[in-house]
Amino acid sequence: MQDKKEKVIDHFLSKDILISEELIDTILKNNIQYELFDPHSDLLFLNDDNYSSFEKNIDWKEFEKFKVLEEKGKNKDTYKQFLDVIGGIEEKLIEAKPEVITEEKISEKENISKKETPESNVEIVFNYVEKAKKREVKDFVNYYRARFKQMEPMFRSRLSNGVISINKLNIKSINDKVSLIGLVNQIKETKNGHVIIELEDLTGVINVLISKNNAELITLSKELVLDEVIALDGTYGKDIIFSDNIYFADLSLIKELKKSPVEEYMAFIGDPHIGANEFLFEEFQNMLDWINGKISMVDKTFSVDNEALKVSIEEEKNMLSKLKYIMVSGDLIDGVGIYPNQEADLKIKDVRDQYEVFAKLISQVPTHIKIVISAGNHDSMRIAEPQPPIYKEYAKTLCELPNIINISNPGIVNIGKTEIFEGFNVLLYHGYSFVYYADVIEDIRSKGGLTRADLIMQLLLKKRHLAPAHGSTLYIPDEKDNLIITTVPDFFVTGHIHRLTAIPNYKGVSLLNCSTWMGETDFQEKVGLKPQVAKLPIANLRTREIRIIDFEK
Ligand code: D5M
Ligand code: FE
Ligand code: ZN
Repeated sequence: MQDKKEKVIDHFLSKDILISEELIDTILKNNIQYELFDPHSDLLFLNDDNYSSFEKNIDWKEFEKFKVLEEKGKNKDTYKQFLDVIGGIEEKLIEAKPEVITEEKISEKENISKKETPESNVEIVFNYVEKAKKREVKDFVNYYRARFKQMEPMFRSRLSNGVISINKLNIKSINDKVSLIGLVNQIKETKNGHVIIELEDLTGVINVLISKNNAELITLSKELVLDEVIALDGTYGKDIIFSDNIYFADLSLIKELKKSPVEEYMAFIGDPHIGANEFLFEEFQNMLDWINGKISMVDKTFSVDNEALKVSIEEEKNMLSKLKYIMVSGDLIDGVGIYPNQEADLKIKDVRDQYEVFAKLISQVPTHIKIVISAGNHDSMRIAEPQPPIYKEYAKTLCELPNIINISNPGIVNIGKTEIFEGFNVLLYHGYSFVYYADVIEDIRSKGGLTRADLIMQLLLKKRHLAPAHGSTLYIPDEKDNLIITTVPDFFVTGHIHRLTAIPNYKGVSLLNCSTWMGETDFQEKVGLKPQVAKLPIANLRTREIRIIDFEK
């Protein structure tokens, strides 16, 4: 017996691993094939708790940190959660610690399930279903035709002169007033400072001149992007139109902010990036603990203007008991092979394990809260938009959770509908196209570029399209353009740029660009992106107010 024990110890020592006495006993008692154990290089100490998860790619230094904290009597929960999360731990190896159910806990549980307000209600309004089809060049042509046809009606009622198609312009006399609807093929500036737009509809192409003397229109023309559908008024001048007005599809000017008759709450999580070295495990876990009423964050509750809010514990409890919906706007995992040498930035190197950890974490959210998830460019699927719902093949546990609603990117859900209330439409879009507009639109670039999600989101709403310019995202040319913002949402929820924007009311739409749960990466440092991490915006659906809970350490 002593020999066998020494063999085990020697084996692990040769790999710079200290092994606990109990684990040696477990190994010998159960005849475990420890010789096959190929440890992670960071693993320092092996015990019953972590042994069975040795195959997972876990940051063992982090694990050790929690273990030390636990031994010092601190942070017990985090250590336990970490164990839960790394998964694969056989029940028998964990020391059973029965939960002591106090009266207080029982009443807490009852409180949460008490139905003062209707049950959470989520209906899918738009969910892209992937079609297996070989695409050809003509599909791209058809795609733009489809875009034109879908968007044209958005303009018709607004044009004063009656719309004419481009091939009919020759019946007009010089100086006649005309209105056109078309796709922006080209934008050029002349030597003299005029702007020329090449506009195309289903019948032809025409040049449109915007005079440099019309300052207002020149400013408006700076918002134009290639391939978007616009309308304009102008004067006919043979092979050219002198424009005096440009219209974007836009939102209606006045739209009253819709409010729910009942007090319910919706929270927004963006870019968790599970599996990345920089994933903020503790902050994410604290957020889950807070949702479960285990910790209070009244001292870390802010308004959208970043002012500390005086919130009482009772108010916080009330809010949590009425939290019904969580939206997750993509990049659930960091993925694998997303960019060159990503391997070095990964704590978990298998996408299934990454989703597994996300599932383990998010499963801590009580099941009466519905969680809507949709993909981002780091998730395991094609990057071309629309991205279908996250594949079950990679994220089995997650997809099987009872309260998960898995939709495409972009996707739309309606939440909170009752017999007397139509509910809110929530548009989820990861935001891959944002980087392009932050750079190409001079006004946005000069005001802060990628830090100005507010301006980017407003621009795209104005164009009623999530990625109008051909070069702003990769897309699949379907028979229908699925990136048009056909339904004006009540909530426009995005992520990708890892910064928080929360605007309760922009023309009747709440804009939310979620923060991230990943710390700054070397790449982001290089490109000068300062992420805003671990912030959870929560909207009150009765008042449409938004508050921010800040979990950043
Ligand atoms: O994107 C995280 C952030 O990094 C987001 O703000 C965009 C930015 N990013 C990503 N790739 C690029 C490139 N190629 N140029 C500039 N900025 C970029 P994530 O999707 O989480 O990696
Ligand atoms: Fe991201
Ligand atoms: Zn992203």
